[in-house]
Amino acid sequence: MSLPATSDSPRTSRIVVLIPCLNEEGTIAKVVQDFRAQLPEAEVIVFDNGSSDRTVELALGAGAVLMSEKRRGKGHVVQAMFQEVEADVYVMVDGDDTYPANRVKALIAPVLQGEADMSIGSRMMAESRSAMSPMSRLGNNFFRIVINWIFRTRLTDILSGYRCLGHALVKSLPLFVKGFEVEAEITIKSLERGFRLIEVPVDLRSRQEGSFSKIRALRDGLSILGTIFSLFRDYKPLTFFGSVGIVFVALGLAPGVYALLSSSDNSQPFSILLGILAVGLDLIGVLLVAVGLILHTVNRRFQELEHLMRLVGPRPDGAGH
Ligand SMILES: Nc1nc2c(ncn2[C@@H]2O[C@H](COP(=O)(O)OP(=O)(O)OP(=O)(O)O)[C@@H](O)[C@H]2O)c(=O)[nH]1
Ligand SMILES: [Mg+2]
Repeated sequence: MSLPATSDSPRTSRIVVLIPCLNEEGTIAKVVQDFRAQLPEAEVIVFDNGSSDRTVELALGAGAVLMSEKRRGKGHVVQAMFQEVEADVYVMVDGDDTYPANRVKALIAPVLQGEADMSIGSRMMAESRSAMSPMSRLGNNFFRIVINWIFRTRLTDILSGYRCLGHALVKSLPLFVKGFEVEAEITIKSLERGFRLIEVPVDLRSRQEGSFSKIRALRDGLSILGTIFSLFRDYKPLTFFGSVGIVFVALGLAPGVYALLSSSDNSQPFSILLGILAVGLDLIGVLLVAVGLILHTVNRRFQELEHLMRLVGPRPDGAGH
């Protein structure tokens, strides 16, 4: 597989497979071997967080390169992977042998051919045959509906850990979250930067006996929800503050109109109280809409700035200007 050759320097693209991994001794050797078999030219890098089992030894034995990250959490590991590894094409996959290695070429193709900046291995497309617990399916569907509604997209799988990403996307995403919120962060920040996303159906296997999930449904579900909430506020401020503002204005109208209609003598204490309530609610509402408008403009200007910085920054092939 190669990138389109440029006139002066035909070259083969460098592909890396990145595997965040914590205590996966039962499966890591197989995952490394499977990906090395599918992509003999690629480097397979296991990112460990101080596993207490034989993960490191088995990964090295299977031919992986090992990199370590001190800060615990999948989000921290993905930040390190994106900062420290240089490649043209990045494949990201879990070390628990739940994603099929034989779909990796289908995942890479759209990125290599320049059709997409990120392809997502979707476990929830009509063609996918995924073994998911009802809890996991419910959570995935919930977050999918929320993100599609807020960000006006039609993705089927927001939280997939199996992805292929191009160099430009990897190097332009500022990632901050620590844990399993990282997939939602990657998806939303890519969409908001105008990168092209494509989904490729994959089947999900269940974890093998004796291997343990690192996910804790309530804690991680709330973190993912918190991340979506913060990104909604930061990236869609007019919708976020504006819609709450309109609700306040509407709430203020009811006591205002009631106060005006219920009594011909507006000096009655109850009418005065309702009038104050109406003015208060409407003021808060107008203020929220104004905050939304200001942040919307600031956001747009930052988007323009980011776009210009990308134009004057180093080229994806490292040549610079
Ligand atoms: N390095 C590192 N890897 C992690 C950490 N937490 C999870 N991982 C890895 O991230 C991948 C995804 O974690 P999983 O526990 O499989 O989470 P999941 O795929 O969302 O959930 P299930 O497969 O349903 O259990 C696996 O390869 C884990 O080993 C961490 O703190 N550090
Ligand atoms: Mg998993």
